[in-house]
Formats: sequence, structure tokens, C-alpha cells
Amino acid sequence: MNEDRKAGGGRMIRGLLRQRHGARTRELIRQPGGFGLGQVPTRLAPDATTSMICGYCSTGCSLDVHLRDGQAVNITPTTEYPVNLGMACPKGWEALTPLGAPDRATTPLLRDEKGRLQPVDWAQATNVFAERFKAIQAAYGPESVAFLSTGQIVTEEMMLLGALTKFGMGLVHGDGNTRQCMATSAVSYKQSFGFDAPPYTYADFELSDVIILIGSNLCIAHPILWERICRNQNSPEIIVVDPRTTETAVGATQHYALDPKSDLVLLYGIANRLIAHGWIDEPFIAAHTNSFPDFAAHVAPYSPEIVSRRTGLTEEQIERFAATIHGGRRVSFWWTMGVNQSHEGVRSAQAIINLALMTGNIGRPGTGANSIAGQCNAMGSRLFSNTTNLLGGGDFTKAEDRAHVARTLHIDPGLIPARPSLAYDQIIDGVMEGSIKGLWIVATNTAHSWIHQSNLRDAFERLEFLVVQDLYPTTDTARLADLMLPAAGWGEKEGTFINSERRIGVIKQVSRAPGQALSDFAIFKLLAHAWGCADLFASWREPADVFEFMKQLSKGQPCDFSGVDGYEMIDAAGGIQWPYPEGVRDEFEPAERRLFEDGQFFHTDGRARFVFDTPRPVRETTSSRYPLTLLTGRGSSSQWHTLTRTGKSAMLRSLAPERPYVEINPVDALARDISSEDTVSVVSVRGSMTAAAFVTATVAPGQVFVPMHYVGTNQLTSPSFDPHSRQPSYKHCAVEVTRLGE
Ligand SMILES: Nc1nc2c(c(=O)[nH]1)N[C@H]1C(S)=C(S)[C@@H](COP(=O)(O)OP(=O)(O)OC[C@H]3O[C@@H](n4cnc5c(=O)[nH]c(N)nc54)[C@H](O)[C@@H]3O)O[C@H]1N2
Ligand SMILES: Nc1nc2c(c(=O)[nH]1)N[C@H]1C(S)=C(S)[C@@H](COP(=O)(O)OP(=O)(O)OC[C@H]3O[C@@H](n4cnc5c(=O)[nH]c(N)nc54)[C@H](O)[C@@H]3O)O[C@H]1N2
Ligand code: SF4
Ligand SMILES: [Mo]
Repeated sequence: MNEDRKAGGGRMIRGLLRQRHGARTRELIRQPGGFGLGQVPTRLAPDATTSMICGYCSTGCSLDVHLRDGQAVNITPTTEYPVNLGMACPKGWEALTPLGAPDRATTPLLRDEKGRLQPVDWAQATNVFAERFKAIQAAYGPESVAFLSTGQIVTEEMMLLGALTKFGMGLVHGDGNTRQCMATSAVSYKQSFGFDAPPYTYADFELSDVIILIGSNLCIAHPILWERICRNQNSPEIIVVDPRTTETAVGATQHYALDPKSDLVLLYGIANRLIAHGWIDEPFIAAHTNSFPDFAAHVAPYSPEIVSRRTGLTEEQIERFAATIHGGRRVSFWWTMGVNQSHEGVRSAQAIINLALMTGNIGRPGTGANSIAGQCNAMGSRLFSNTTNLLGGGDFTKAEDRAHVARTLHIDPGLIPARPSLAYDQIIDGVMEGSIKGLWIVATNTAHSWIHQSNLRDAFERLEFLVVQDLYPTTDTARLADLMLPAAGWGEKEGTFINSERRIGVIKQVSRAPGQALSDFAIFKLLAHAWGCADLFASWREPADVFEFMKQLSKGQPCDFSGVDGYEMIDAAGGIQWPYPEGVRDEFEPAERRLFEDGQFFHTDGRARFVFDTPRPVRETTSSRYPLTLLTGRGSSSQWHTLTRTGKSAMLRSLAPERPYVEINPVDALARDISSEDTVSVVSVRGSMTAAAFVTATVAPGQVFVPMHYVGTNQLTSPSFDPHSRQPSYKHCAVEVTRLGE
């Protein structure tokens, strides 16, 4: 029945296309998988209820989707899922609404001679894609075309995109929005543990007696994880380290409002106190780490007096922080963008890891040095996007890793580049300098979210061909496209996501994409045909085939999940955390698992490393002209990034201010004669935005905060990057705020 429905839908589309297009399209649509998910009705029974993972944040809640007549009509949170235990945030409840938005892209759009985007059919769109990018490669070399992708499509699609571009189209450079977000965590873990491996399970939120949140506004950005903390029965100490008095800080038992970007100094200062008081786990350090003596020598100068001067915290606060760690039996350290988006994010994240290692707070329930991810599939992109890492967490520069991928995918190893990609900022620089002339952007809104927008817009003007693949032709990036490809969204296709605690979960098709929009998977397949490299992907018929390749690629890696049979098994288990290797199921059975319980890390000697460095100055300090420090981040739990999806829901819109706003301290407001609701201009040396003033003591004097959800925000931000992860430092630049006329 379900198969019949699928075939019936497929027939209809095929009929439609046959009438419209010529021999080339007929040839394309005869290929298996050419047109697939996205256009066909769901495989589910017409009135089914099914569960699937939410398509917004990395928490990875499970949602029950209720169908009527084969179409999803409503959502309730899944009660039996180990992640969300029956809870969901407003975005999850409203997840279907953006799919029905009136501005969904329903056909490919091509810019005509007059500069207008005009509807074209898929045959024309895919041919133009191949012709234009091939012509650019012929003129400027294969590396003159690059792609930018995402942590918001299913892993199977990321893997197909990474393989198509690099093994089929001869591209070397492609990065993703995960660079803006998780690059720092990935590099930190690799250097400290030997693999990009967040060690925790969410139950640790409930098992800790001291929970330390650094640069994380969990209440807003991961509300269900905050709910997990609220369920903790140990009356935990909750420490929040954030320059702002966030919603999370208000809910904490201790708030350390340090000066922006002084985390590294503070964390070294805490290590200094722990060592001075003898509050360290010497047996753990001796058995499972190396380089501790060097680290101890490094932090020796970070006395409370010096740290107090450089962080703005008092010596008593620094002592109390250290004593709280010592007083806990199960101490967990958690961090997000306040740490990662920094000019010294990697060393700051590692300073957190060092505190966990030196106190033996890792590998036990309720402990860990735990990076919380951002997007629903950031963890999938870290392993399978084929950008920084070779598919499956390998290394492009290692011949044996390339051979493993070539063997698994049955391709010639010579097709695999022996270098990783340039990072996002280097790709933009390449566009600016003219070495990159063609760019393909998939599921990210670069023209809003990238740092230092005026530079980005200049760079984009130099592109010869820009392709944007999105749900909406109305995004700031899609408006700049020469070719816009209409994609199916979450709920209109299938595959898997990996959440923050390494749990693989399944996404299903519960709704039909509008018009001619296709799943990203189907679009990539069509483009492979148009490019002439479809043979490479002949056995990649649908996402489930790619999942099999993913399993094989993971084999022997710390993320090995070769023991997972397939989507049905994941569903039945309530998600499965990696590792889950073949043949050893019993010991991998518990629903909640953490890493390093045996004290063995992933470096060849089995030991974790203490990595540290001298703190560096910020790129841009305040001045008399720009006397305020701008912080940016998430504004509310109902707003998602650039608002392309959440902005479509009247309910979600009603939960947050629609007008851009800037939070400013009463002292600074008074000095500028600014009251709440006044229209003000926020100006940096690079650009300006207009906003409503929100006078509030939640930001300290000398600091202001603007949410990232408004397109003006990144007109202000300064192009500063961590040298190891190349992650942008979105949360620090110098601005002035002035009142505009009445
Ligand atoms: N509602 C909602 N939820 C989301 C998202 C969303 O857009 N909307 N996005 C998702 C994604 S992709 C991500 S990456 C996560 C981000 O989740 P979070 O990282 O928790 O969110 P942010 O607001 O970006 O930043 C967290 C905090 O860092 C603080 N901060 C700024 N500078 C510093 C500093 O120098 N030191 C310290 N210690 N803190 C500092 C800010 O004041 C802010 O409160 O959220 C995810 N969840
Ligand atoms: N100033 C400042 N800037 C920031 C940050 C900050 O804290 N401050 N945070 C940074 C961080 S952590 C992140 S993660 C980035 C996020 O930045 P973006 O990735 O640019 O933000 P989104 O709005 O999530 O953009 C995703 C796009 O993909 C589209 N889309 C959704 N689903 C699909 C799909 O299935 N297929 C296709 N083809 N398209 C789809 C959406 O419509 C949307 O246009 O922003 C970064 N920018
Ligand atoms: S917390 Fe995250 S995963 Fe859960 S419902 Fe909200 S957006 Fe979705
Ligand atoms: Mo993110």
C-alpha cells in the first residue's frame, strides 16, 4: 500500500515532467533515485502517528507527528524518548508551520539577462549548474568552484554532497556553517582526547552535584536540557560563567559575570587554585594523562590577584569557584558559543577540559568536559560532511584513510583530494581575491549569518556564479543567487541526525514538498547526472543505502556504529549513541552511555593531553569613538538563527520582539540620553544597524547585546578568528550606540 502510494506519486511527477521536457530529462528520470524523496507521498499509513527527531537544535528531541489523510497535521513531544521525556520547546511544537509557508520555493529559479530570477524546470536548472561550474573550472582550474554547507540536513545528504563535490566534481574546497559553531569543540577534543568525541550523556545533567555552564545560555538555546537540570534531585550547585545576567544565570546558584573574553585567564586561575590547595586527582592524572607538570608550571603565575585584575571578578569569587569544584563529587563542565566563538576558543575549551582531567571529573556519571552542539545535525557534519575531515572522521592527508574510503565506496583513491578544504573564512577570502569564482550554498544563510557582512557582500559581487539551495527564495542569500534550487525541508524527507550526546536518530517523510521542490538528496543525485558522474553514485539509491556506507566508514573509528542494523532498529531503541560496534551489543545496550569509563582516551598512548597557551589580545579593543563591547547570541527560545523558518510562525513571532533591539545598561543609556524603546543606531567601524533600545541591567556597563536573529547584527561584527579552529569570534567587537531623532 505504502509502496503503491509512493509509486503513484512518482508516476504523476514523471508524467508531468515528460510532457514538459525533452530527451535529457526523460533520461534523467529513468535513473533509479533520480526523483525520489520530497516529491512522493510519505511511506506511512495515511492516519499514522510516527516519531522523529526535531529539525532545529542539537538537543535532538523526539516529536510524535500525527498524520491525517497522508499529511502531517500536528505534533506532540514523544513521552518515551530518553532525550526529552515528553517535553518540547516552542520551536518543536511549531515545527510543521514553516513547511506550509506561502513563500516556499516551488520551482528552480534562474537569473535572466535583466537580472530577474525566473522559473525554470529541473532539466534546465541542472544543465545550467553543470555548464556554468564546468566553464569556471575550465577557465580558472578545478579549485575555483567551492561549496558551503550546513549542520541542518540529514547525514546521508551531507555525505552525498561531500562525495559528489569532492570525488565527482573535482572540488577541493567546501566548508559548512558548523565552522561558525562547532569547529572549536572539534579541534579541542581532537587535540586533547585524540578524537572529536563529546564524552557525555544527557543523564549527566541529572546526576551531577556541581554543574558548570560556561558561555552557555541553556535556558534559551537548549531549553529541554535546562529542564533536565531542573529534574536533578541532588540540589546541585549551578555555576554560570557569562558576562551577561542571562535567563540561565538568573536560574544559577553562582553567576560569574567575567569581562568578555577573559575566560582563558579565569580558567587558568581556577587551575592555579586547585593545584595550590591540593584539590587535584593525582592518581587519575598519573594513570590517564600526560603533560600535567608542564601545565601546572604554566598556570603557576595565574594568582587570584592577577586573575581578578584581568577578569573583573574578585579574588573571593575565584576562590569560591575553585572550592565549589572541590566540594563536588560529580562535577560536570558544559560549554557552548561563549567559549567557541572566541579568538582563543580552542585553548579556552581545552582549559575547561584540563579542569575536568585534573580533578578526575570524566568517565563517571554526572561528570565530563562537555561541549553542547548547536544545530540538529552539527555532530553529523563533524563526521560526514567531507569538509575538514575525510568521510567518517578520517584525515585527507593520510593515504591509508583515503584508501579506506575508496575501498568502502568502490571508487578510485585518486579521486580523493589529499588535502582538507580551506576554512569558511578562507573560502570567502578566495572569492574576494578572485581564486574562487563559483560558489554553491546549501542550507545556510551566509548573507545574514557570516561575520563582517559588508566584506561578504563585496566578495559575492565578484562571483561569476552563485547557486543557493534552500526552502525559500526569500532568504538574504537566495536573493543574491544566480540559480536557486528549491529544497524539501525537515519532515519532507528521510535520513538521520546525530545529537549532542552522540545519539543517532531518524527523520521521516511526513509531508509532501510543494511544487517541484525536491529533497536535497534527490537534487544531489540529479546534479550528479547532469555533471556526468552519476556512475559513482549508482548504488546510492536512497538515504538508507548511504547509511550502510556510513556504518562501514565508521568501522574501527571511535565513532564506530557498524552494529546498528538500520533506521528501524534506531527507532525501536529510542535512538542509539555511538559507539555501537558490530558484535559487541550486550555491553552497548544501556540507553545512556558515556565515553572514557575505562580511562582510555583515543591518542595512541591511551592518555589525554593537557593543552595550553598564553592568552592573546582581542582583535579590536574599545576606543573613545567606539567605547562599548558588543556581545551577540540567541535572543529567545522561539527564534532560530536567521528566522527563515521560525519567522513563518505567527505563534513563534509573538513570543519575541520583531523589531531588532539592543540591550544596554542604564548607566550607558543615561549617558547617551537613551530610554527603552528609543530608536538607536548601533555603529562599529565596519557598519551600522538601527534598533530599539532595551535598557536593562542584565548587560554590564560598557557592554551591549544584540541577538543574531536580525540581519543588521553581522554588519557590526569584526573578522576575528581562532587560529586553530578558524571559528569566527562573533561575540566581541567595539561599537557605539546613539539615539536617532524622534
Ligand atoms: N532558540 C534558539 N536555540 C538555539 C539556536 C537558536 O538560534 N535559537 N541556535 C542553536 C545553535 S546553532 C547554537 S550554536 C546554540 C548556541 O547556544 P549558546 O552558546 O548557549 O547561545 P549564545 O547566545 O550564542 O551564546 C551563549 C552566551 O555566551 C555569552 N558570552 C558572550 N561572550 C562571552 C565570553 O567572552 N565568555 C563567556 N563565558 N560567555 C560569553 C553570551 O552572553 C551568551 O549568553 O544554540 C542552539 N539553540
Ligand atoms: N553575530 C552572530 N552571528 C552568528 C552567530 C552568533 O552567535 N552571533 N552564531 C553562528 C552560529 S553558531 C550558527 S550555527 C550560524 C547559523 O547560521 P545559518 O546557517 O545561516 O542560519 P539558518 O537561519 O539556520 O540558515 C539555514 C538555512 O537553511 C535553510 N534550510 C533549512 N532546512 C533545509 C533543508 O533541509 N535543505 C535546504 N537546502 N535548506 C534548508 C533555511 O531556510 C535557512 O535559510 O550563525 C552564526 N552566526
Ligand atoms: S529543544 Fe531543540 S530539539 Fe527540542 S524541541 Fe526545542 S528546538 Fe527541537
Ligand atoms: Mo551554531
